[in-house]
Amino acid sequence: MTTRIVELRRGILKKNDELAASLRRRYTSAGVFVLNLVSSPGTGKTAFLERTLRELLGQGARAAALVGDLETDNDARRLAASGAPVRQINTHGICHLDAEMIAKHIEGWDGVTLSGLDYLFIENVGNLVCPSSYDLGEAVRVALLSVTEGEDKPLKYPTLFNSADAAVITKMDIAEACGFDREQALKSLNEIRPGIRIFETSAKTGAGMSEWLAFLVEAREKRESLA
Ligand SMILES: Nc1nc2c(ncn2[C@@H]2O[C@H](COP(=O)(O)OP(=O)(O)O)[C@@H](O)[C@H]2O)c(=O)[nH]1
Ligand SMILES: [Mg+2]
Repeated sequence: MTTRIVELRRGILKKNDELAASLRRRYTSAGVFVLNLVSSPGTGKTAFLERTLRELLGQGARAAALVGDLETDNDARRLAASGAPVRQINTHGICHLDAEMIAKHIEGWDGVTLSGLDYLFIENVGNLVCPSSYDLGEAVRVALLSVTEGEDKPLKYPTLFNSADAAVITKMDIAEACGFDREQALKSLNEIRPGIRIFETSAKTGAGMSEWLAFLVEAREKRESLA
């Protein structure tokens, strides 16, 4: 019985990986830089992404977002306030986004084509376990951690953090009030993913956003030059 469950799981992941690889080829040929944002619920993904979209659009970049949640279109409505095209994906009980859901929602997206975008952000379902196993074809996976969550979360959920290419610490404006141990958080992240690029941000005050935006532009240009 255990063997069959493991085999079924491997089969699902293999199918996802194949579809993700074909999505990655599509993103590359369209010239769109795709990022997958993962964290627990409430970390501040939507607030951080809304600010990111607003600032990118302000710089003249073309950016859009897909956002996953079990139910509701609350986050899509919040993100759309940035002025960017946004599409909600409701997973109806599934704890992560998969490549098939992304492929389906890229099709028939009103007024949006991949080749018309510079950046596509995917806000994953809030969960520190399931999203780590599902490649969405992204160029960069970003793990977010807020100052209220506990500095040891990277150690407790290593797969999510060690599959990430960059980490964002959110809600730095309330770090002091929460007794956030910055050194400990940086140490935990580095233990799990040595040398990972870390941004210390606040969607509320805008702290750390200019470093983050510079990283986006640079990472996208680097990718374009390799394509
Ligand atoms: N103080 C503060 N609160 C924030 C910040 N970012 C998000 N929040 C709050 O944290 C809660 C969860 O944010 P949300 O963006 O919905 O998180 P998500 O579930 O990861 O998408 C909301 O009440 C936000 O107002 C921030 O930078 N500073
Ligand atoms: Mg959200």
